[in-house]
Amino acid sequence: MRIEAISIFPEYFSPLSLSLIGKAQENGVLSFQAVDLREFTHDPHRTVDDTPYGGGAGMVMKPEPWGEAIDARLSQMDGVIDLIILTPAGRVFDQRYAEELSKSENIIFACGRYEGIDARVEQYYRDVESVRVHEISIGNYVLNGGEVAALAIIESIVRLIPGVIGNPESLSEESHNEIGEVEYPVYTKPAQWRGINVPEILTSGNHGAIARWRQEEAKRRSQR
Ligand code: 6GU
Repeated sequence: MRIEAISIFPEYFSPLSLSLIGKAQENGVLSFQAVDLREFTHDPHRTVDDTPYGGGAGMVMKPEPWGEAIDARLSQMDGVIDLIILTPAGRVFDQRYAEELSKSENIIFACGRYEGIDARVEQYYRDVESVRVHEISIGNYVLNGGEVAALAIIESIVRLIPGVIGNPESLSEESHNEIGEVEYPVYTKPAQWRGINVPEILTSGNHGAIARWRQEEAKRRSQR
């Protein structure tokens, strides 16, 4: 999978060299590149924003640098490209959406700041063949920009690529799996900690009873 993120703060993406996602890049399962939007400006101030038509507070990101940056990255990719525009007004991201995107060959994240990206950018790429445009939000609250949202989405999809997680069974058992249930509570040694005991059933050795208990606990947590 090839992932690129266009942003005025490409440094936001340096943690992607850590941990499992860093390993995925070393193994060649994933290639990641952060792209500086200001490289696609042509004025001395490297301007990426301007005042909104119609008035109002805040600034809007100009369409020209975005168009140039996205075109430049698209020209380096083959096949279908998912272009993800991060916006609090987008479709709310969830595990189903992560599963869908984990099958993509190429993803470009457009990380807007300020009051957002000129709406014509989304409109323009909607009609480009081989580009699937998504407008995604990660929840009902407002961030200063799309970078943190892109990081969360990248982590959730890269871990679903076969071979990225050592034990694939941990994927099917985890929270927000197909059934939509969250996970059962987990315990490890010591058997007693600060006066609290591990549920006795987990040390019983009765695997059938343990499986039933976990199912019930998961259901209870989901309902709560
Ligand atoms: Cl994708 N962007 C911004 N700026 N705020 C958000 C968001 C995205 N998702 C939730 N809040």
